[in-house]
Amino acid sequence: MFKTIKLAAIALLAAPVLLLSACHDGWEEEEDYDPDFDYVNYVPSGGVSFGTFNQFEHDFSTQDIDSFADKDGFTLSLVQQSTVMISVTSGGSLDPWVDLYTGGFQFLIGDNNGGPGAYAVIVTELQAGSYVIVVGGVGDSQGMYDLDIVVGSLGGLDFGVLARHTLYTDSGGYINDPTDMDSYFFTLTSDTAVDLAMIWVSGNFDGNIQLVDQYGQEVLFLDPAGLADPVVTNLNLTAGNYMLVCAAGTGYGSYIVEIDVK
Ligand SMILES: [Ca+2]
Ligand SMILES: [Ca+2]
Ligand SMILES: [Ca+2]
Repeated sequence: MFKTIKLAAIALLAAPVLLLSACHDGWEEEEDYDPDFDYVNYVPSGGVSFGTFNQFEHDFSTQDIDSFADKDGFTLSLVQQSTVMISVTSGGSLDPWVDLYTGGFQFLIGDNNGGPGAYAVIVTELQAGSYVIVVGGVGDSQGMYDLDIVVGSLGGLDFGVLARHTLYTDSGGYINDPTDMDSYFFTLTSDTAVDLAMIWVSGNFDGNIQLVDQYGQEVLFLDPAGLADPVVTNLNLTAGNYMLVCAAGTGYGSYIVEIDVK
């Protein structure tokens, strides 16, 4: 799991409310969304083998659920311990769910509607090794879907689903050196404007932030001149799952991450 980081009641950006972060909820009661649920001990046909991922790599596959009993299996392996964001989005009538297993078919975590609408998302920290992802449809819902995998680094946290008009903050950020990158995750369930900031606390680092969407696309990269804090205000984001990467071109030190949802 993500390391637990104490939240500080610091409101450097104006916002009326400060809430504790809430992680993306995993589903333990599989039967809640999959009436014929059974754990798989094989890789179902209909998916792909993604191969290996390093940190900050992305890949995707477009497949379909075409019958009540259809479920598609995908394999991947991680080169090193990493955070992963697994998103399933569908354009049609498919209400997808997604389950994650080890390569030995030990069930780890599943999700049904953790993303926007009825989309499924898993955000979790995984050891290096092999994993199996299984996607299916709730009830007899069927249709095309995209499975996207974004792999991030350790050292951040999962803010989960963000509420409107709320300031989220994490005071546990620390950059060791320019190779150290911290990955923070969050979900917006509607199109929303946000302020993002990486705020200097101690040390002498030159901070920068990169925002990546669930499709692995860079939404924003900010490295202001000199040692100024990277801050963006009123950034319009579409509903979806995001990874915010905090890093530094030089130096080391501690910082606060703020996400102010309008
Ligand atoms: Ca299929
Ligand atoms: Ca769903
Ligand atoms: Ca700079």
